[in-house]
Amino acid sequence: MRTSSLTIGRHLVEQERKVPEATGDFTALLWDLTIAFKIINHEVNKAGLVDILGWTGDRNVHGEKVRKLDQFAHETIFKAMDHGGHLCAMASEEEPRVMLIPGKFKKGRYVLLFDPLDGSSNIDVNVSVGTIFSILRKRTPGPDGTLEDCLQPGCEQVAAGYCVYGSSTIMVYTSGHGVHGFTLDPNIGEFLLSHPDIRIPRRGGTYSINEGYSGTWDEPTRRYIENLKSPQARGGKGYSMRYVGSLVADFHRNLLVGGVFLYPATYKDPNKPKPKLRLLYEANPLAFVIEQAGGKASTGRRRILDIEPQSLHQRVPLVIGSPEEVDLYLNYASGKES
Ligand code: P6P
Repeated sequence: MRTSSLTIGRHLVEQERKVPEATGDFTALLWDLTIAFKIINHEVNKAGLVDILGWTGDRNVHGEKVRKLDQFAHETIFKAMDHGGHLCAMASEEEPRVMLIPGKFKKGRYVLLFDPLDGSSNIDVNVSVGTIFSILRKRTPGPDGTLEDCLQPGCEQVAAGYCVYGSSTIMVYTSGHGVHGFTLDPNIGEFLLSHPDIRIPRRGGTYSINEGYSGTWDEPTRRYIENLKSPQARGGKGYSMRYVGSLVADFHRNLLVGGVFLYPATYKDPNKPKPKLRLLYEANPLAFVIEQAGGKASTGRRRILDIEPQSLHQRVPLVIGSPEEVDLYLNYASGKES
């Protein structure tokens, strides 16, 4: 995709001009976020050269070992965003509780939720990783953000997106007016508009799921995947399976060329479904992006953006991508297809 000379800064200002009541607060918030992405990108790209690939020895709120780059990304985003005066609170995959803005800084009217470095288990094998973010408006009175301000359904997001650090570094975001992608030009350190108005194809040719867990899927998921694998699927063209094991990488591919990503609940214990992906800073932001691009995102039973969150690190099953493949899954999940 040819990049234009339109920087993300110019793009944000032009978008702001379309909103009469805009104060510039939101524009500055997104701009600050792009600075954090450039810093993280620099470290991710040189990770193999310095001793930053290792483990910190800590574990995050989910008991997962924290890699140094995870922690670096988390701290970079917090420090880039805590003093701009646009936020009243932040929440991160790496922190058990809501993070308040330090007392010395002005508070703002937005909340930032983020997964600082998703796919981090792939870092030291040089597979793309990414940052996922979600922005909400403050709902409660008073200057400080609260857990209640974070626990809003995804349909309340004012912006969402991700930055994938891969063969090139691309930031994709939506603020409810379409989906736009910007590629980082390392020569000038600018994100340039490379993917204006992204629309996902109505039907894709690939599915992304960890088939290693097929023994723990529920029956509708098993039947759905078997259907996609049959030579007759897609009018005889069949489907290819693509699974990177890095949500942002798999999502980004499907967004651009079509396809469906699934991370259903696993049933090692038939009575205890175990979803993996987090609602607030993985499923919700990607669901906002995919719907703005003409796609769909569901748990298999509910639209992701309608879910009323109950806790900060709540997990949900996720089926997301081209509308035809998601609708077919919903038919299997509801018993209309078997
Ligand atoms: P599995 C990475 O840890 C992650 O959260 C997502 O980026 C990725 O899609 C998923 O987990 C991979 O999980 O169980 O297939 O290794």
